[in-house]
Amino acid sequence: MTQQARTLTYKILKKHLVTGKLEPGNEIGIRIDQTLTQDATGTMAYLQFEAMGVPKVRTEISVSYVDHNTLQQGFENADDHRYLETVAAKHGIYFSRPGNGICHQVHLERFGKPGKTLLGSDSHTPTGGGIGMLAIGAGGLDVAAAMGGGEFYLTAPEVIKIELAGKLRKWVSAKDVILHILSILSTKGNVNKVLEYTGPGVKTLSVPERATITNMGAETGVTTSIFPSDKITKMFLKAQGREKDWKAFEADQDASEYSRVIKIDLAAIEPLVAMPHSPGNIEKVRDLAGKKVDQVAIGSCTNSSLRDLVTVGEILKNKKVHPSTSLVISPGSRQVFSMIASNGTLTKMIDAGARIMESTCGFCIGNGQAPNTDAVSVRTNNRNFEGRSGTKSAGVYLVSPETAALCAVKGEFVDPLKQGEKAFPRISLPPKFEIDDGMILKPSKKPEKIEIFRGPNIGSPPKSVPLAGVFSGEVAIKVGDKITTDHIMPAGQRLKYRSNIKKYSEYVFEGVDPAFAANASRLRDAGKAVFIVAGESYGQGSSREHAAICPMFLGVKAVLAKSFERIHAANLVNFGILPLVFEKANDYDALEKGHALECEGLIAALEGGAAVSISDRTSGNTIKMNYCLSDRQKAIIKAGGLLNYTKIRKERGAS
Ligand code: MIC
Ligand code: SF4
Repeated sequence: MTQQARTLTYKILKKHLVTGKLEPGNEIGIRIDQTLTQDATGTMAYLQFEAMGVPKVRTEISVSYVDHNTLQQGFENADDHRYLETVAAKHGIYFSRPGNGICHQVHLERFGKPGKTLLGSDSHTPTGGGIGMLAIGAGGLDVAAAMGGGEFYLTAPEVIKIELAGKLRKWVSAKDVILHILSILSTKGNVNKVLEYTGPGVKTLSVPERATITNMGAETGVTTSIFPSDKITKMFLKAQGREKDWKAFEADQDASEYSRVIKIDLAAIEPLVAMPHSPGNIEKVRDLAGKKVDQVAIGSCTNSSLRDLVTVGEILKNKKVHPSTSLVISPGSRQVFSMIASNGTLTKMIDAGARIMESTCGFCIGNGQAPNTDAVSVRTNNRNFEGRSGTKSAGVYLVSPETAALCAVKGEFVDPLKQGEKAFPRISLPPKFEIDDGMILKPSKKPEKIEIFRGPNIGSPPKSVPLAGVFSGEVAIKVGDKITTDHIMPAGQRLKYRSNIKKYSEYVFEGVDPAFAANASRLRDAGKAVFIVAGESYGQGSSREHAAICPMFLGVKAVLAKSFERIHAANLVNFGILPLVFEKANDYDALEKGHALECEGLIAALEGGAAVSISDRTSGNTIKMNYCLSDRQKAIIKAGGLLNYTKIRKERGAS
């Protein structure tokens, strides 16, 4: 029998398959080789991991990073860091200290391995696809389960082939490639798909450039993105002193599993920009030429590699930042920071007037550097949702590092291509990078001696109750399309409450309807179910499971939406909230905040696979709701969430 010609995605999935049939659309369970967490999602993930009672992680490697909450205004963040450090030491987890860099950048540099599976409690985990890993973002609870040796469940994806030809022009870079792809795919409608890169253009892109593309692929809503592992990957690993981690991996030449082919001529791409307030709002930079720029911020897990920052340094060399523009630069990792310090790039940046920040997420997550009122803020990160920068009236424009540096000098948008090829900085990167893992703490050899630090900001995850067959309640909020997890659970100033669900819950939908939390708790305390009504693509963006845990805490039982994004839908299920999809779109139009809803025979409907009927007591309508849940997910929902489900199975002696 001949072997089926396979895509790279399916080759890796096949090697890691534990349960399910490996065909697009089926639920499968896969073995996870590596995990990563960051502090903002990590505290919950480790509390959940501890609750599982597994003494030592069962993965090949698990790393806990501290990169999001590093402002330490008050004791909360510092307490969380100590908790993370001690819990890592005790349970066999590597700990990357605050200041060592952004999780995705450091993981790529120091831990990623081609052909392996990586599960991370952060939606930009697909950055690892730049090195040929199958790297997927998920909620903290799913990552905790994987650390405990459990399989990770996902829908076997459709694979889209992105065939790259040609070579990028000067002044055009990887960020423009992913912005171009976003202009084709948009930020919705791509759930359960993988973007697999092939074609002769692949070899013109270095690993950090590939990682920029796979990182921001998250904004399309796909499960992940992946590049082959080739000689370029080998060079990168060699520069990191990890050549032995290299293996070649690519799709079979005649792989036939692709559901769609998108052909891209790299030479035809021009500098692009994602306009406020969505990464999918793509325009040409040249069409904005002359527009005044108030702030430029360069960094984040999308564009803060050595290649990016050396390029920026060369553009800034012997120039000054425009007097009415503020320039902020944050290197992606301590390795990058140290190398730009020793090769002179940092001096060029400081001389130009740049403000240098530590190697963290910082401005990207609204942790500092909020721009002025109504500002035009030009940034190299991957998300520009309204208010995420910390200033609601500001507009954030997402661009490449090249475009950003030019804007900083000119104080306005400039067409990079007009600078001419000669003006483009020629940079060369060293064959060996500076390696110093001194800020990565190894797990303790004497775990029994480690006492876990728990400050007052750290609370246990709240418990949920099994699903009732009948529930009645009220619509507490109605929102439109493309509601992001930043809308549901704001970050920025509120980040420090990530380990304190009761407190953090006070801010659910803060920027959309500040009265929501009080209103929902009032309904919950009166014994009523709380419903959220939403449009298309609900839960875009971050993997933060707090966007499910906190609504659960406030009594939310179901979200009725036109469609959901993958990670958020999985998080809702994990915390016992039903993600229901309108059968008829006009039912969404007729539902309003304050409507009284009643739902009977829920469990029977789920068990029989029938649509769920909801009676709208206010309008008299009956609304039919569909769902896309596997049998396993239905059982989780019935149990009131994954933790309850796992407990019940353990009690029954299921494996
Ligand atoms: C983000 O970019 O939105 C974050 C902050 O990294 C999140 C994770 C979080 O909310 O903690 C993500 O992308 O998953
Ligand atoms: Fe951090 Fe921003 Fe990357 Fe999220 S997108 S991991 S906040 S740098």
